[in-house]
Amino acid sequence: MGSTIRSEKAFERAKQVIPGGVNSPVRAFGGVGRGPLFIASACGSGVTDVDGNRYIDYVGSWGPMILGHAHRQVVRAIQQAAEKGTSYGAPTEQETELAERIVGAFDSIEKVRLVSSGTEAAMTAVRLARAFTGRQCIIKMVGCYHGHSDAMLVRAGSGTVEHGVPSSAGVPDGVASQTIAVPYNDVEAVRQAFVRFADAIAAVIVEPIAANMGVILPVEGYLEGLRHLCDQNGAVLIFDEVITGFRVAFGGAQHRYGVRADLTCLGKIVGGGLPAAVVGGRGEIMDLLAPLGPVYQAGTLSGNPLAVAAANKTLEILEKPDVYRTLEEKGAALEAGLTDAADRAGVRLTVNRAGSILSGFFTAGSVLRFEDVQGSDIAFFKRFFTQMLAQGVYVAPSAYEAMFVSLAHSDEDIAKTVEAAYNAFVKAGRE
Ligand code: KE4
Repeated sequence: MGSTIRSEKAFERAKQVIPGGVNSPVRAFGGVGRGPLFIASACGSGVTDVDGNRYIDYVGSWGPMILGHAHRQVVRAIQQAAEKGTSYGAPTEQETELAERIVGAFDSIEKVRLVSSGTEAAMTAVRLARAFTGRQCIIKMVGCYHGHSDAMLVRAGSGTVEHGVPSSAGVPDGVASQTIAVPYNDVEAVRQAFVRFADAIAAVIVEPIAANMGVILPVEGYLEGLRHLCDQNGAVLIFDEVITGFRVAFGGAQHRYGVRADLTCLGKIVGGGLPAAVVGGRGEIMDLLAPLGPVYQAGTLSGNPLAVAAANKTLEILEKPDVYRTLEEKGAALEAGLTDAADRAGVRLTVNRAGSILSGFFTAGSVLRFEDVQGSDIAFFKRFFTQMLAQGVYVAPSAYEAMFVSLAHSDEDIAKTVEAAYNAFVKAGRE
């Protein structure tokens, strides 16, 4: 990596007119103690910053770029849509085509509503669950992220099964107290919450494979346990598959684990890199949405023609045979390479992976919940990140995010990444 002076100057200029100089906090590189890279372009498995430095990219725009950047067919689909106008605020047949693809991909989804962000999808799913059950409380898992609506910006209260407290300024206590945050991978804690809050719980919302505290896989029986408790107590099970949907399988984590959600949130990949997301699920719940039912939800750019064009083309490509076998092979090769490099460098590394998403934690033990991540060597991760960037490999600037492998990552990219990781392990270990 050469000079990043133009990124530094761009950052100073941006900070004059954009809070923190970025339009989403994690982009500020706050977790790694340096200023962000300003990106000029991206193609395939790489991104190029405004100083002309090219990096092998594992951020992948935080998940959407499973085909690789600037995929020729996706770009063409967007161009063709744009030539017909960029937004109508009226229904189009292409939205119905996308809805049919999603219904076909997820056994649990009978109807969908297109929205513009994962936050909107999760917010709407929570509102639907509250309307469907007539109850108000929501159970979420510590370390899972469901966007920035008030009810989701909540951290665990003092005890393990208590009313939540705001995790952000500006969230009213009254809203936060309706959310109960319990440890991930702990069915007993959820069972106790149902006992404690009995008939007040409208829904359990969970990332079926967690990817916002690094990647953490559900332990054996966890998702089945949540399904059973929701059935037993008349609550709605919401799977937030904004990351895992179309990532870990065409039918998401639900396909992988064989557990059906009542409502599913999708985002990122489903927009093909443009702003589109989805809330979908059982028809009797989805039909509560206006204009059919009493639950209001709306959006000027919902089902935007350009986003829908990118989405339809992306899913069309992902539905082809062997796509997920190829992604699995790439993910497995990267996991094996990183694990071997850590062994050779004498670094304690635990890798959690599901298909083409993975996280490396600098710890010897298993990583099954948020506390395990907090107990890993975050300081080492920061040094590792810096060393990787210096060698032209761009991983997420946070120990709490995932690495995303795309169909565009070549065997050579992965080999270079593994070599860079070995060097980074050794150098980070010396500091
Ligand atoms: P958006 O509102 O950012 O489209 O989606 C929110 C969301 C909902 N659910 C899950 C499981 C998510 O991961 C997200 C957003 N993910 C973060 C990073 N992991 C997006 C990056 C950012 O905030 O800039």
